[in-house]
Amino acid sequence: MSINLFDLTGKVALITGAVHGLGMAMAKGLGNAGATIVVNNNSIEKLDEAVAEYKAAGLKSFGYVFDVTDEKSVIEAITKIETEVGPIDILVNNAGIIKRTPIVDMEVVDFEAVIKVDLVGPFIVSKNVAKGMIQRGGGKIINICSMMSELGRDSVSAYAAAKGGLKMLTKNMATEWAKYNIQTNGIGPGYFATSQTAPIRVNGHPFNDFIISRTPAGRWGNPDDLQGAAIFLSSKASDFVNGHVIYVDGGILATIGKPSNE
Ligand code: GCO
Ligand code: CA
Repeated sequence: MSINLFDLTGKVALITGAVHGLGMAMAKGLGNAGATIVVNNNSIEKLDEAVAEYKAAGLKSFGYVFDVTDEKSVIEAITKIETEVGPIDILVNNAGIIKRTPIVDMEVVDFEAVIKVDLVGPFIVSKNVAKGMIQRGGGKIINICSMMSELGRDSVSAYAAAKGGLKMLTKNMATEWAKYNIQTNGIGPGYFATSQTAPIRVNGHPFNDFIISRTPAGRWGNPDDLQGAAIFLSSKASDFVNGHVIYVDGGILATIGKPSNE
């Protein structure tokens, strides 16, 4: 008999906002490891397309329309999901937005909008999913952090504040919930080739060469590079791992970098 520590068969995973990009890649990873995938989005059209894509890939998947920043709809959706699909074993707080504006030009409402989706959203969804996990005796929560949980960058102040906050929220969730057998951890993606980074990556944008030279692995991440960390933190293999952020970054945080002419 062999035991597969990474097997997610029979588990229900809610991955917020997993209708494209990194969220979708991680959700497919969890699905391929055996989990049933539940995704949400604000609009039904994108959600239907995403669920169709998961199904075409042979994965069991369900979509629910709700906004992670609206606690009333989050509570209603969790009740529906747990009745219709099953108790949520794994929560991945992936939904997020970014606004690139220098601080002096940024409107307060825009700063607040980013904090609301990227930091308050994970608080609201985790709070309400964890209540059930506590009753059932355990679960897995993964907060999607960022390089900006550790580093600043021109024009992304609200995003960096939110993602830095999300790293600390991860530690606080681990502090409060580890005793209930809930493992809360984060994944911090480095720079990945997605639609979010397209504006700073394509059409000869200077940031493209900068990132390639700043990344010891010498390339942008491919969304599938995140699957291993997502499966690990969702599975029995991480049952005594609490409050960490795994940076999947090709080594960016390991190094100060080097002059561009070397
Ligand atoms: C930016 C931000 C993000 C990063 C990502 C890194 O420059 O716009 O740095 O878009 O891609 O979050 O982890
Ligand atoms: Ca189950």
